[in-house]
Amino acid sequence: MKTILVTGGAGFIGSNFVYYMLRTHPNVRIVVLDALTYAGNFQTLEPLLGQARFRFVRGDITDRAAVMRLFDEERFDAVVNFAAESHVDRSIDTPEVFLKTNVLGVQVLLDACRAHGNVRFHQVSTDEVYGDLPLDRPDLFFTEETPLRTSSPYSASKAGADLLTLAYYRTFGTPVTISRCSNNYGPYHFPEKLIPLMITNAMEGKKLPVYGEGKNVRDWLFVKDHCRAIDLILQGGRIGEVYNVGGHNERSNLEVVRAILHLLGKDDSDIIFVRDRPGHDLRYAIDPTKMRTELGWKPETTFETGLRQTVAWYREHRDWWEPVKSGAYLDYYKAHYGDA
Ligand code: NAD
Ligand code: TDX
Repeated sequence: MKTILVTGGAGFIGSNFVYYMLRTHPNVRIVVLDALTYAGNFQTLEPLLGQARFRFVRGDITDRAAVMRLFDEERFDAVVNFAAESHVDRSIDTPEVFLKTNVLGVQVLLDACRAHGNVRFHQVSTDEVYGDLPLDRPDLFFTEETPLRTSSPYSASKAGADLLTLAYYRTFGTPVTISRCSNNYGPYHFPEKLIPLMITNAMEGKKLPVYGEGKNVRDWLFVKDHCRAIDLILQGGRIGEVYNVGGHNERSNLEVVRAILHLLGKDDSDIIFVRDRPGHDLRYAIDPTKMRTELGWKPETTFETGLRQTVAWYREHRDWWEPVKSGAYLDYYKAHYGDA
């Protein structure tokens, strides 16, 4: 049995990864460490409680003593770090917490890996560390060699974490890998991000706020394809290497919103154009050649199929997202564990 620490496992991608790994690998046990910030939803992991191959620990990755204690208690074969402040708009309002969790938290995890026999560490990063590409150059893509050129406090903090991770490899020999993925979508996506916000707002008959003119382009990947990519990197990725993960699924924001409305059988009348995000990145586009040639990975879910499945999931899981939008989800953990 291999034990993997999944930090941030109560969030969107982390929880999908936990379910993916437990389903795919009968010899894997997962320990989730999650602070349950506003973005962590304990309800997502509740079905796993009591299962022998799963343990949930509430804790902050910046809490050095608590992290070291957990590493003393368990013998981790690998750590996969999803824990982060992840919303660009929030990083514009309150950068500090992004620097604290996304950079200092990663330092704590790297120190814990070092202090416990150089545990394998995988850092989940983002294509946003490369900055953006112009809209009129569809021939340009981010490769692993593209220079880091960040735009927001969020992406700057993620770039800081990447550099620190690589520095621990070079200086201390900590066995690290990094994946830089494009925009994910799918089940359990917190409804402050574009796709789940638009789906749930449309279902509630609310307005759909598109920033600027809706021309910015994102490269969308179904979350399960991202989980599989990380799994492959854990199994066969070269230590000290960065892997770009993305699916050549570029869409403008307006195209995405219209596709959602179409799937819900609604017209465009609730779309409103609102003030643009400061520093708004124009276009992200990943070149995933290294993932394909070294690890045999390619996305399995087209955008059309993935979006249809995602809209269907939100239709069938009002019990998941309505408490998130109302704030009631914050009580789930308390109901289970009290104030612990
Ligand atoms: P999310 O915001 O949905 O989840 C983050 C999780 O981390 C939450 O459960 C939260 O409670 C937890 N957390 C936050 N601060 C913590 C702390 N100090 N200690 C412990 N836990 C803490 O994020 P997500 O969208 O699932 O993203 C996961 C990771 O993937 C992030 O590192 C993000 O940068 C990266 N990423 C996300 C996307 C995307 O499209 N969502 C794309 C590429 C990379
Ligand atoms: O209400 C909105 N209206 C709108 O037009 C929101 C929330 C977003 N947008 C636009 C901004 C972006 O161009 O939609 C696009 C996607 O926005 P987000 O969902 O906030 O994602 P993005 O800023 O692209 O960042 C995401 O992908 C990379 C994740 O949140 C990051 O964690 C990840 O690293």
